Amino acid sequence: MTMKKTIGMLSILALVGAMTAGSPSQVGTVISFAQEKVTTIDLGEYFFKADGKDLKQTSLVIPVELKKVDEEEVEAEDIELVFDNSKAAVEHEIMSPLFTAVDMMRVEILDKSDNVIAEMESSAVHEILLKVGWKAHVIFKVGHTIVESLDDGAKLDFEISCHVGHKAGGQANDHYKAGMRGTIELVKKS
Ligand SMILES: [Cu+2]
Repeated sequence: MTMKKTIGMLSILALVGAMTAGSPSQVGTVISFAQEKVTTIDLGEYFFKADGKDLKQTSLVIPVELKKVDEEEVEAEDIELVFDNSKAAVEHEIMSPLFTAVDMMRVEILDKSDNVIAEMESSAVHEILLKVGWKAHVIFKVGHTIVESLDDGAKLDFEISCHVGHKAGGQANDHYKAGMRGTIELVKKS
């Protein structure tokens, strides 16, 4: 295990510790896993696929709707994704600027038997490390000002990529260079 991956997992575990140390009212209050529509992104060597389509060729388009919180406030509706590494032979390390364009993001890491082995909430998830057999259940709201800045029908592109082996100096097994990247497009629903 490289130092970078170690730091990734440790930061998740540290956040889990912080969450469980908080009062119950602070845990899981922002967003919940209640949405019916979940998009699964399959991870493999070396691709991200949704509905069998490689996101390098076919962007994953996610429509986002703004809804009223009250008379003055709006927020984006929840987006729910599953990153599935259960059929993969190697671990992957997912990064995307989309993860930092959120008001809040909740991540659950599930093992081979779908047991939750780690969870965190953050407005700036740096990376999600998935060992072989693991899945990440992710739910987030895109910042409403980002959605508001989009014209109806306009798209905003975010790269999604895997950075295993993609370090300064380079390594033979560089998932990013092997093509493990793609595009997620946000579209404002009118
Ligand atoms: Cu990878």
